[in-house]
Amino acid sequence: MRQAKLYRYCLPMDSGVILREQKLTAREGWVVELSDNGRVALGEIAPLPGFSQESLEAAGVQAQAQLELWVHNQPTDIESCYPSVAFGLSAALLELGGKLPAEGNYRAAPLCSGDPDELIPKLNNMQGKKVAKIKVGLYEAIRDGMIVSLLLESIPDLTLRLDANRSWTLEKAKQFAKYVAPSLRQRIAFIEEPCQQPGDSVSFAIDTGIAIAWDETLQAAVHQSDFAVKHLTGVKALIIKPTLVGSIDKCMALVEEAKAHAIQVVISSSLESSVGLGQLARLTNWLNPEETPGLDTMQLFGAQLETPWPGCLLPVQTLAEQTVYWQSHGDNEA
Ligand code: OSB
Ligand code: MG
Repeated sequence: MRQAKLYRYCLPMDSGVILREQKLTAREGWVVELSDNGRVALGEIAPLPGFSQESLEAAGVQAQAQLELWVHNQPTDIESCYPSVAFGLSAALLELGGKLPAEGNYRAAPLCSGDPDELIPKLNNMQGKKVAKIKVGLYEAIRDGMIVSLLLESIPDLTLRLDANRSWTLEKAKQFAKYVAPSLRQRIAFIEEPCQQPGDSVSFAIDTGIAIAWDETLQAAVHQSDFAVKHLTGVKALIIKPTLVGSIDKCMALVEEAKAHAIQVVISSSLESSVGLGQLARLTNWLNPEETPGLDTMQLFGAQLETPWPGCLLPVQTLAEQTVYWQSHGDNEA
């Protein structure tokens, strides 16, 4: 017999997590728990404030409606759900069917949005290819350029991913580049969204030889009916955030399409709890094993949820401690 539960969770964030100029003190979301024939599977539905179009409430209502269909063995329509709902439900169903491979890639690219000195010990301890991600565009472009140069010069086997979140004009972006010697630029794997206007980001890439990646531009374009990867010209990489893209089937198709166009893919987090983040680590290991994912976001939390992230020392809250918003009733109770 199929059964389902929908939990609403609330986890504290580390102080000082800022998203689109808004302080995020707590992360809220839904976890679905499916059971069938003694198997149990989880999936996380967590619209990201300021990034997702759907609200937390709307996602919960939609998830409940799909779960009601599922427990009654009626066809669900996951592909037409909100992206966060489609991701969480598809992950839970895949897990229930034993089709999400267990092995994960937990070697996230260390994420630095504060003091770059904190990166150095982490990088020295890193096994294999040294890749880190730095948020730029928060302070002066020139300062960003100097920090990036300094790091690349002092660690010769380091590759950097940068993320400007569309904060620069073309002129500011070029100021940044001026402080990074041309000989160092190929060790910037890419910079995500340097400019406010995507067209300016393409000009920046051509003018400076620094590769760019689409994050916001992809998340906006992917839901249009005429979307095709080949329209996203001039980029080296696509940042795929399943909570913002949709079902795992949709993410898989996107990964395949990007690879067919020789575009690198990085599966990244949308600040899911350790439940969703762990599934993303497994998803990236399955779909994109050769690429270091962008999943170093547990450090932004004050607690984990149910299934801990390997090596993370944060306290773990259980699902039993969260609120059960809805659950299916057994036939004998009906
Ligand atoms: O700017 O890419 C972003 C997480 C939530 C919201 C926005 C962003 C992020 C990340 C995820 O940076 C981590 C990563 O991509 O490495
Ligand atoms: Mg980004």
